[in-house]
Amino acid sequence: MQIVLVLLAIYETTTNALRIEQCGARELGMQNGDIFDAQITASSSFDKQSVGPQNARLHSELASGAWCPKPQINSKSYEFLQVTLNDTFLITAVETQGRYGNGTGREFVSHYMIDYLRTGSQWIRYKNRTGHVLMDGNFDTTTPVIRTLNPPIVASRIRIVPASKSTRTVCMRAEVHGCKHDGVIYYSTAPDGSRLDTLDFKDNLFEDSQMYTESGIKRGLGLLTDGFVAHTSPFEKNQVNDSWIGWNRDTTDGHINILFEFEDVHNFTDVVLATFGNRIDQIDVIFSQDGKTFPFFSQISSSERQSANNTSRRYDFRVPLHNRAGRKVRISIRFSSDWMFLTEVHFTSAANLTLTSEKMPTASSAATQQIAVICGIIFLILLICVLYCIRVCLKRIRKNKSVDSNVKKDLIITHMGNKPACHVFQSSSKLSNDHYEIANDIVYARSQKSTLLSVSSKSSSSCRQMPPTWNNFNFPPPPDSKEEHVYSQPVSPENSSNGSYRSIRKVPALKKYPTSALLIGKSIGEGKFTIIKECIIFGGLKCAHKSTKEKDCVHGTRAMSDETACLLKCGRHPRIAELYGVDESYNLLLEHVEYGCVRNFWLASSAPLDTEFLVRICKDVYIAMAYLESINVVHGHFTPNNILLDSNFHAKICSPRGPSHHAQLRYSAPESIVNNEFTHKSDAWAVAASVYEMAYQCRQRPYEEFTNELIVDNACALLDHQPNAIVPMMPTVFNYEILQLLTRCFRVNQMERPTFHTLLEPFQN
Ligand SMILES: *[C@@H]1O[C@H](CO)[C@@H](O)[C@H](O)[C@H]1NC(C)=O
Ligand SMILES: *[C@@H]1O[C@H](CO)[C@@H](O)[C@H](O)[C@H]1NC(C)=O
Ligand SMILES: *[C@@H]1O[C@H](CO)[C@@H](O)[C@H](O)[C@H]1NC(C)=O
Ligand SMILES: *[C@@H]1O[C@H](CO)[C@@H](O)[C@H](O)[C@H]1NC(C)=O
Ligand SMILES: *[C@@H]1O[C@H](CO)[C@@H](O)[C@H](O)[C@H]1NC(C)=O
Ligand SMILES: *[C@@H]1O[C@H](CO)[C@@H](O)[C@H](O)[C@H]1NC(C)=O
Ligand SMILES: *[C@@H]1O[C@H](CO)[C@@H](O)[C@H](O)[C@H]1NC(C)=O
Ligand SMILES: CC(=O)N[C@H]1CO[C@H](CO)[C@@H](O)[C@@H]1O
Repeated sequence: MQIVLVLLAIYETTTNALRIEQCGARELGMQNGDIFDAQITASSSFDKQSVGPQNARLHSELASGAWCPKPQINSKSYEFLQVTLNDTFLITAVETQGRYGNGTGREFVSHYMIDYLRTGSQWIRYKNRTGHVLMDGNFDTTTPVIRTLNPPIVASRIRIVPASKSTRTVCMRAEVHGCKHDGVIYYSTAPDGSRLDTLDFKDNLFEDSQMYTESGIKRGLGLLTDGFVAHTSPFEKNQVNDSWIGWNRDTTDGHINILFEFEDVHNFTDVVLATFGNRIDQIDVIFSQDGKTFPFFSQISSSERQSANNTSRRYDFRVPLHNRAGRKVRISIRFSSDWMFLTEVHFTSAANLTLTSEKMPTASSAATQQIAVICGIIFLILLICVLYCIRVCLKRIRKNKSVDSNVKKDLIITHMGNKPACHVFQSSSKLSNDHYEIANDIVYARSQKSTLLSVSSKSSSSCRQMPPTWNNFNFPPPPDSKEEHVYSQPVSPENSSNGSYRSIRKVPALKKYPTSALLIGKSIGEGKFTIIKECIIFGGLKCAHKSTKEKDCVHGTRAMSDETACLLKCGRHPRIAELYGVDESYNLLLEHVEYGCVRNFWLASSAPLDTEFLVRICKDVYIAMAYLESINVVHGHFTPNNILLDSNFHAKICSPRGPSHHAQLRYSAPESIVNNEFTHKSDAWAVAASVYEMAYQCRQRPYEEFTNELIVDNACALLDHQPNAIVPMMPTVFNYEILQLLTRCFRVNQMERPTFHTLLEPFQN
């Protein structure tokens, strides 16, 4: 799934592969008997036995050779032959023939109309693309005439209604052509397309369904599902077909909603919007399984890549839908160009692509082909990935050698699971020389000389310098195993640490409590290298006691000393969990924050928490981060775990550690993952990724469907500006201004990300 997801952005040209022409239209069974007699009925028959509807099978000479209605037909009559299909079909053509009857027949239908019906609808009178209601029928008793329906009809019942201006006797045989329809059965657009002066971009093909949504919007099918993808500009003069719906920004406020309804619940793979030269700012897709509620956490958001700036081009906007299930799908589009055009919207649902093969032989070959194509592409991409990795690695090797031959090799080649993956990490020695000093600069900007002390005896004896490995990254487990691990994380967790360890730093001003003054209670949380316990400092001050796990003293001690340094630099701030001091073993005594980690709080809440709450949490977080930014402290490993909720339901952040050598992979900026760069700008990414998770009610993590390997690959691809690289898409819970800022946090170029100061501004209003 993940792999396909990455791919989808690449192969645009197969958009039409699933289009209506490919549905493999076939005769639905008037001739061959797939349609039973009971499914063929009529308004009346001249004689049930000899010319009843059961005789209306094309190319057959049954009884008297056709169906003939009882009365003669004139301009006022309504007689029909009705075919009741088992299911909803896409009917692409109707074929008719007169009555031959071994040479005795003289009757045929020269014109007819078509009425149809599908689940939930009334009878709808068919009108073709050029607005004709009257179809041309036969001109003799023998020749079958096939009328291609443009647009095709989505129906489960169809009536062929003979028509004649002058009174005449008619008889008819018929066949319907089509294929199983699995797609949209109704859609409604709010607002409707725009008409300005001579420019009419309304949905003029919309069927006359006489159906409306609760809010009075027409429901039915039209241009967006007619199977015709226009390739010419909407503004082209000789536009014979109504091919485009257009929305004008001034009349629509640049915001449109389209609701798509399906007959069953589908698992959607993706949706393709065939558009023309628009600047689409944001697309949100939200799903409803019961048809009534649209649970917020089902929402998928997507914004346009920067490349699509060509305003005179038709292109497909593809949104991967991550196999979300739904019976109704609402798509909200925000655009900032003058016009927004759509010619077609096409959904793909994976589950049913394979299922259809049982019922519909014609579709199976298409499905197989598709799978083959996808497999082929996957293989190709894997190959490219491997080649790319090898190239990068070689490049790094060369570069590294030329820079400093004394430094240990600058990369680690890793095997993850059974997939080889080659990634570049900086070696411990190089890192500790480069980054550690930078760390010191930032953390100890003012008191560099005096405050660095070295070494607690306990640590120095047992801790050796080790190169970083995959273990140095804190991997939230891949999606499969997440139930057990991810969401059961600790209250004030420290999940990460790092390899290279050089010295323990301690600031003299740090308050030190004798162990005898502490009452240490039960464990309230556990990180990868640390344990947090309840603690009461003698005299009644409740706190959180954080110590390293025995076997992880290297990482834990480094992490804790970094944290100590950062917190000392921070001083007291209402939105940052306070450091009270340390005990004799330099374990940390931290502020005890009432409700612990915001994620646990969110997950424990049975009802979705409202946007107001989210905004408030974000505001608190950005206040804290703007403060850190102002005093030059890099947090370094921000995740939702670092957001704690106090008794007033305000947030405090915890555990700033500075630019250290470890990563919370899923939340880290690409430069942090690949190059170990940790700055305020990489913090901006990490905080935005955490906001993303909260905006999804903590039920969808960033890159939810990506394995760790894919996240690293994706980070490489992002830094390499590859078009298939993916960034998290912020859902539209926030207002436009905030959304724009948060979206900018996921820019690859750090300089384009906003500062925390800028980010905080809109939250303060
Ligand atoms: C329609 O349904 C009947 C039973 O309800 C079944 O026997 C028949 O094969 C179905 N016809 C088609 C075309 O699927
Ligand atoms: C036409 O001929 C066939 C075979 O001879 C016969 O079964 C059928 O009843 C005839 N139909 C009519 C309308 O006479
Ligand atoms: C609509 O139907 C009329 C009458 O059958 C036909 O002449 C015309 O070509 C049809 N238009 C399209 C687009 O199929
Ligand atoms: C109009 O529609 C028909 C049938 O779909 C197509 O063959 C034709 O090329 C279209 N014309 C234009 C100008 O798009
Ligand atoms: C959708 O997918 C889920 C798991 O991927 C599966 O359990 C469910 O049955 C699927 N539903 C449909 C309607 O295909
Ligand atoms: C897109 O085009 C507009 C106007 O032609 C230009 O101002 C803008 O910078 C372009 N954006 C990109 C990303 O190329
Ligand atoms: C925009 O797209 C059209 C059609 O694909 C192409 O002919 C034109 O060269 C493109 N313009 C730019 C600036 O890319
Ligand atoms: C046409 C088809 O196979 N539709 C199926 C889509 O998936 C749902 C759930 O698996 C089935 O109930 C439909 O029959």
